[in-house]
Amino acid sequence: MHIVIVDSSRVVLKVITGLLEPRGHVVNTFTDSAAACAFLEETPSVRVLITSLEVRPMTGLELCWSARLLAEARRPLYVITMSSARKARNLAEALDSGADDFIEKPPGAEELHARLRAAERLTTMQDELIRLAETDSLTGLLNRRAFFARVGAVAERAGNHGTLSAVFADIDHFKRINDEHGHDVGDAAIRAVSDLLGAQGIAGRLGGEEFAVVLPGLSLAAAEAVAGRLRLQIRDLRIRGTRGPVRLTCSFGVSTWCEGDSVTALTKRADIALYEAKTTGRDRVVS
Ligand code: GH3
Ligand code: MG
Ligand code: MG
Ligand code: MG
Repeated sequence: MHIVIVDSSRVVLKVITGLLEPRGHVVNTFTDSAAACAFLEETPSVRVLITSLEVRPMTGLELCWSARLLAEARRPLYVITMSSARKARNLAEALDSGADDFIEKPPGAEELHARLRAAERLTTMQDELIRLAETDSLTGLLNRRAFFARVGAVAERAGNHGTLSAVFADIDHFKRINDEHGHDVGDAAIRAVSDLLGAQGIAGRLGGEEFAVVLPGLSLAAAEAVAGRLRLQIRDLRIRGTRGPVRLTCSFGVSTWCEGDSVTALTKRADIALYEAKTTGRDRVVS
C-alpha cells in the first residue's frame, strides 16, 4: 500500500519506514503537516495516512479532518493517528476528527502490521463498493448518477478555463431490435455501442439505450467529428442475432461549454439536439 507518515521527529519516521518498506509498502514521510496535506491532495494512490497528533503547522487533528474530506470526495483514505500520550481524550478526539484508528507511539512492529492489514481489508472493500455504486453492470460505463457527478467535477476544472463538449446518443428504433431478436440481442447491441462510446471520453449509460460522453478539451467542431465517426462505426456494427447479423443506427446530439455555463444547461442542449436528430430522420448528428 502507499502510505504517508507524518511526525515531527525524523527518528520516528525512520523507525516506522524501516518497519514498512521491507513489507513492500511504498512510504512517503513528512515532518511538516501542511506539506503532507498538499501531497495527499495531489496523490490519489495514497491509501493510509499515519500521523502523530503532535505535528505542525496543522495539528494532527486538523490533518485528520482534511484527510477525511479528501476521502469522502474521491477515494478511500484510512487514517491512523499516533500519540505518545496515552490519554483517552486524545483517542476520542482523534476518532471524532475522522481518524479510523489510533496507536501508541512508537508502535511495535506486530501491532502496526496488524492495523495495516485491517486498513487494507477496509479500503479494498470500499474500493469495491465505490466501483459497484458507480458502474452500470451491463456495460461497465458509469451509471447515470456517477456520470453526472464526474462531469460536474470535470466541468469545475476544465469548463471555466478551456473547452469541454458533450455528445448524447440514443439507439434508433431499439424497441424493434428487442421485439424482433429478443432481449439478449438487445443487450449485446447496448454493449457494442457502449464499447465504442467508452473509448472516446468520460462515458455514461444514462438509461436503457441512451448514453452520454463528455470530451474535455474538445471544441464543438471536434466533438461533432467524434460523433460523426461514432455514427459510422455504429452503422458498421453487426450484432450476432438469432436469424443472422443485426444492424443498428444511432442518433446524436452535441453541445459545447459556453461562458457562464452549467452542467445542467450543457446536457440540456445536447438532449435538445438529440431530440432534433430523432425528429428529423434519426441516424444523424445535430448540434
Ligand atoms: P427511438 O428511435 O425513438 O429512440 O426509439 P426506441 O425504440 O429506441 O426508443 P424507446 O426509448 O421508446 O425504447 C427504448 C427501449 O429500450 C425500451 C426498453 O424496453 C428497452 N430497454 C431499456 N433497457 C434495456 C436493457 O437493458 N436491455 C434491453 N435489451 N432493452 C432495454
Ligand atoms: Mg425513445
Ligand atoms: Mg432509442
Ligand atoms: Mg431512448
